[in-house]
Amino acid sequence: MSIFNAISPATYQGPDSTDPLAFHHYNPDEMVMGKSLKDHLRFAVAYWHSFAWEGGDPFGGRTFDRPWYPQDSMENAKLKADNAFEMFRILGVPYFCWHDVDLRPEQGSFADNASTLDEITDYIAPKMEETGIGLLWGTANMFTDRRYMSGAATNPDPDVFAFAAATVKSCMDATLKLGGQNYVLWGGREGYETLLNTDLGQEQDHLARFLSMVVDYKHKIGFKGQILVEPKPQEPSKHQYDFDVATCIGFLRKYGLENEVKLNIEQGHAILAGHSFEHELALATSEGMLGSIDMNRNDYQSGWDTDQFPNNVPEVALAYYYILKAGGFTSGGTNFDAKLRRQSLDAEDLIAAHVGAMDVCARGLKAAAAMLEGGELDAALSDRYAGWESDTAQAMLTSDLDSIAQRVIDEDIRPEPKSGRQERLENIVNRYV
Ligand code: XLS
Ligand code: NI
Ligand code: NI
Repeated sequence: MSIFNAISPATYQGPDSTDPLAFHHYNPDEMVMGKSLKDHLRFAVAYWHSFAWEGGDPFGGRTFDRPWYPQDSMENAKLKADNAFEMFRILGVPYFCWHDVDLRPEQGSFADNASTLDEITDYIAPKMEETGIGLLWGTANMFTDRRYMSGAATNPDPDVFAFAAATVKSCMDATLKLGGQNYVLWGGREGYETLLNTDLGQEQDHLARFLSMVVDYKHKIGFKGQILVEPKPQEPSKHQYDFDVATCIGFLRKYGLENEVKLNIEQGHAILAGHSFEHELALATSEGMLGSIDMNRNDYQSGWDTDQFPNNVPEVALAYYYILKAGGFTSGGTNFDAKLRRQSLDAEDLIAAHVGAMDVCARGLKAAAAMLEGGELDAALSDRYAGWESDTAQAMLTSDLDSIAQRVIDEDIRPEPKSGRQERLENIVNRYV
């Protein structure tokens, strides 16, 4: 039973078309900077928000009605998978992403969970084969079940650490089996509610040990994908250890994991951390740590992780600007970790949401490419730092305070402030978006 029955595949119809379920800007085959839009953007649908989330919020339960509810049997899990692949086909997305619990019913024992995950991935594998739709990343949900209320890898109870380790092992096996490009760890409950019951130091040591085991296991099973962690400052916990890009990089370096693990950066999380998305991306790319992105925005008024589909072209353009500037995605892509609003009940809403989001990203990426090709921003940047190209300036970087002070006296150096030209630069950006 398909909820998408009457909906035909979304096609590119250009900016003048008024068809609400057609692409107006995303033409997958359009070449931009020598690469097709499809290969630049590497879109992925998040299985959880579109197929497992039932429309609840903290004040009320489910609003959606789908033929695969209740999600407690393998039969319904398969019906859900049929519908998911039907939607991927309609959208023409190259990838999807999952948590184990999105795919299979939750059983309670690890052995049962592992075997239902195996069964559902056996069911999904031929669908991937048939449609050519790939897995951008797999991950384990270690935050919904009550066993994880005090964390997974950082839980004070070693039995929870064990259960989490076993779960991640099974999810890495499943990701390998489905040819996943990456494996993600998001530490929703790896943090604390109150410091009064929390040993910060011990918890972070455990988190690092856990992550090292993940890296070891990746090599052991020959998984060629990239391991990613996903920064987020809080929610559900009051404070999460993977607070933001800077914190994650510091953490990975402290434990010697910086060459093995990269980052999955989410726009909404950047905002929650008090940063802009482009800040997080610029920082990650400057450190060679960008892995993939979750392209879902927050509402600027409500102050929590609302996981909305992107609809702000200038914001998206700046995000892709830093991604393209760093050479674009390798194993990563653009995952819509986004959900409908709970009043958007229809199957058609799911299509409209994704089609619109893909269009916004396509416009953003094309604008970003034009900014790069136009070169004015880059030229202004080089110009601003041009002083550092001189031999004297370079020599200073390997010198010491004494000799620098002497030179300032000898040459009577009196710095002359120069304009930062912010408004001019903003005007340049606005010409492209
Ligand atoms: C939640 C996170 C989550 C991860 C995957 O805020 O964004 O959805 O992307 O566990
Ligand atoms: Ni999120
Ligand atoms: Ni996310």
